[in-house]
Amino acid sequence: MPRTSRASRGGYVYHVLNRGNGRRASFTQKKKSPALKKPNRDPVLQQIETTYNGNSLRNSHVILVTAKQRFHDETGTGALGTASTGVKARVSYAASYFDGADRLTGVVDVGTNGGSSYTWPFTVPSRSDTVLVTTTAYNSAGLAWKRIDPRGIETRGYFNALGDVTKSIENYVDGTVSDTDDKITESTYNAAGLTTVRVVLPSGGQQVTEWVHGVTTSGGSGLNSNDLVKEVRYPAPSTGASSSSSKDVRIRPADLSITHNCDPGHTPVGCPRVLSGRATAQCGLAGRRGVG
Ligand SMILES: [Ca+2]
Repeated sequence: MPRTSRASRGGYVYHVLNRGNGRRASFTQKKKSPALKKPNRDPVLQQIETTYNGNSLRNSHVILVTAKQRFHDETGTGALGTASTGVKARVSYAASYFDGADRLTGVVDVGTNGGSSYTWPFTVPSRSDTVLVTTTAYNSAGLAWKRIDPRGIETRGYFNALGDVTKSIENYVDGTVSDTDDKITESTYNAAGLTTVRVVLPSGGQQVTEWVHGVTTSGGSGLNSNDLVKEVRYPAPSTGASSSSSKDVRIRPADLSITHNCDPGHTPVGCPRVLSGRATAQCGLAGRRGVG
């Protein structure tokens, strides 16, 4: 059943928009008088207040969260106040910022703001030891490609047309890897998925891990598939390139042969069938089930 129209004009009062702008966790003092059980007479343990940036549900975001935690020695009831007024509580603040495409671009954590009230700044404030700012930037495809943490440490990501990460740089400074900054990892893909991960080391060094796809019956496998990883090749100690002499075989030919796995002499019919080491059926002979 639809809501009936309210007397208040939409867009001017939060509850008209059905947006939550506060939440309280409280407890009832059961042995107290009935008066204490009335609304706003319960001791409130925690209170969350949310502030929005718009007057409509569309393009509206929570831009400030004010969290209040009751002082342990407070005896008052009802809504929490501040550290110095009303029902005493520890008050902390977290602000958020969004771009025109509704993407989160900044988060600001000021903690208790030194005990002072906090007003949402119109623009993202500068970072400091007491104003912890995390910012995110997006590329033309809408992917988050640059994030800077409260310490000012930047992480970058680069993507292919499918949105796969092709390169990431931790602690970006100038894009040139060194012992202290620009930790670079590069990834390549084929139609089946990830094929190589290359860790770039200083002085031209590297370490490459490779996933080799494609299994065939002619190669001894139980099926033909270009999607399955045949082996994982690890970096050679001398060059760092992926090496076929240092590898794990993911799907061995024997694993892909469909075989029964019961006691010797059993007919395969009705016995567990094993595909890649996993039982696919139970033996039909009671008390003589094979091991999957
Ligand atoms: Ca560098």
